[in-house]
Amino acid sequence: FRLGLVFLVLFQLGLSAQQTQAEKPAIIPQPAEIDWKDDFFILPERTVVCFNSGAELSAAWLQRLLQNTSTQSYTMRGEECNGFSLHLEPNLEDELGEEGYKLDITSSVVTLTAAKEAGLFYAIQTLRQMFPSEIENEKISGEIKLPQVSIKDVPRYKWRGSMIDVARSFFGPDYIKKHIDRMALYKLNKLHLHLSDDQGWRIEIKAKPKLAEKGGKSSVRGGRSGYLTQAEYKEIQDYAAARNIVIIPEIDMPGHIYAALMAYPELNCDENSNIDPKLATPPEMYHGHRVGWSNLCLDKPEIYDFVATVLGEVADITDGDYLHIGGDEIEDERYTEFVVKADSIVRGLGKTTIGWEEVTQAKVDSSFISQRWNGKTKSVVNTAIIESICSSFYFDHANETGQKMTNNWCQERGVNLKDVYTFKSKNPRTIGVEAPVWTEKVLSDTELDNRFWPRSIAVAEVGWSTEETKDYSNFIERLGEHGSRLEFMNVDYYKSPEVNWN
Ligand code: TNX
Repeated sequence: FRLGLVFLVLFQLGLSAQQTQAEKPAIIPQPAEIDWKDDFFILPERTVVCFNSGAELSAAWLQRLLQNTSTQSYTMRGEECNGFSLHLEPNLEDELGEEGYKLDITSSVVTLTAAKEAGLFYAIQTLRQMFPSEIENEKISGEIKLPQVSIKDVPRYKWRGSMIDVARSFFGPDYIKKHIDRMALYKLNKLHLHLSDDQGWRIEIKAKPKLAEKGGKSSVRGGRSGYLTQAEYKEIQDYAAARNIVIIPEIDMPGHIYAALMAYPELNCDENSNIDPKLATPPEMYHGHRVGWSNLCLDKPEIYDFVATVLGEVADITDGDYLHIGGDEIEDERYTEFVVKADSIVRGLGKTTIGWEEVTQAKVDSSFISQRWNGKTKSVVNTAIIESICSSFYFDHANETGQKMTNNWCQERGVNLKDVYTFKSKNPRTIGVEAPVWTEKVLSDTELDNRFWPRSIAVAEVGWSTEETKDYSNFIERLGEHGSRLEFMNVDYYKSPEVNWN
C-alpha cells in the first residue's frame, strides 16, 4: 500500500510537471511582458482565421501553421471572430513600433494585434512556439491545447543579425533559405552576406562578368565554389522579406579583394603587387587562410569606376537600405580617403553605408554604421554601432575548447553560450547585434549549422529582450525545450553540455 502511495505521488508529481510545462511553453526570445493564465484554448476541429485589411499575408502564414494540425481552418475577412483574430492597427505604432505585437489567448479567441505586418508575423512566431514541436515537420493528429496568456512584446534593438561568409566557402540559395527560416522563428531580422573576399566572388555583376565567372570558381581549400546570379539574389531577398528579414550585401573593399584582382588584373598597382608569395604565377586563384594582404590599387583613380559600377549594380538589386563596404584589415596611406569616397558613392545610390570598425578612422557621414569586431578602433563609438565583438559573436570560434576546424585568435577557449548571452552594450549608439560565421574552416552545411546553432538563439534573445527580462539560467532551461523543435527542423545544432536538451 505504501509503495502504491509513493507511486501515486510520483505519478502526480510527474503529471503536474508536465502540466507546468504545457502551461508555460518556452518562448525565445523572452517577451517584454507576459502574463500566463491557468486555463487553455483548445483547438477545435474547425476554426476561423479572420483578419482586417492589410493582414492578408499574416492570415496566410497562420493558416500555413494550422495546416500541420488536424484542425480545418477557414480564412475570413472581418474584424472579430471566435478562433484566430488578426488585427493590423496602424494607430498603435507609437505603442508597438515596427515589430511589436500583442498576443492574447482566451478560452475562445486567439487575438494577434500589431501596427505593422512585421509585428503580426512575430506574434505568429510566438504562437508557433506554443504548439508542440512536431508542428515544424509533421501533421499533429492529437488534441492541441494552447495556454491562455496575455503578451505585449517589443524588441530592444532594431538590428538582430546573422552573417554568412559565402565567399571563403560558398553556401547557395538552398542553405541560405533554410537559414532564413530558422532566423525567422527567433525573430532575427538582418541577414548579412559576405559576398566577396580573397578566395571567391559570389555575386553576378553584369558589367564586370569575369568577377563571377572567374571569382565564382574559386574557394578556400576544401570549400565549395559558386556564385549567386542576380535573379537568385533577388529570389532570396523576396523569401527573406516575406519573413521580415533584410538582406545586407557586403562587397569587402579595398582589402580582402584578391578574387576581383585575379579577374581584373588592372585593379592591381602592378601585376605582381598582390600576389601571395606562396602562389606561383599570377593570376592564380587563392585557397589559403591569410588575411590582410591584397588591396585595390588606391593610387589609380580608375578603381573608383570599378567601385561605382559594382556598388551600383548591387544597389539596384537590393531592396534594403544598406550596403556594406567591408573596409577591414588593411593598411594603406590612402585608406581613409577610400572610405570617404566609397561612402559618398553609397549615399549617392540612396543607401546607408556600413563598414567594419576600422572605417571609423575616416571622417564619414553621420549616417554611417560601423560594425565592431575586435574593439581596437577607438573612434568606433562616434557612429551608430552593430555589435559583433569577437569574444561574444564570432561563431567561427569553437563551441567548446579544442573543437576541430575553428579559429581561436580572439578567445582561446572559444565562444560559449554564456559568452553570447551575457554580452551587454555600454554604448547608447548601439543599434543591435550580429553574429558572423567566417568560413575559412567551415566547409559543409553540417559544420555551418553547428557553428550557428544554438548560439544564434542566444543572439536573438540578446537582441530582442531587455536586461530586466533576461536571465541566463532561465534561458538555458527554455533552450532545452527547443531541442526537439530544432530536431524537427533538421538543424544540426551543437548539443551544448550546459543545456538539458529534450
Ligand atoms: C577577421 S573580422 C576577419 C575575417 C576572418 C576572420 C576569421 C573581419 C572583419 N575580418 O576576414 O575571416 O577574422 O576569424
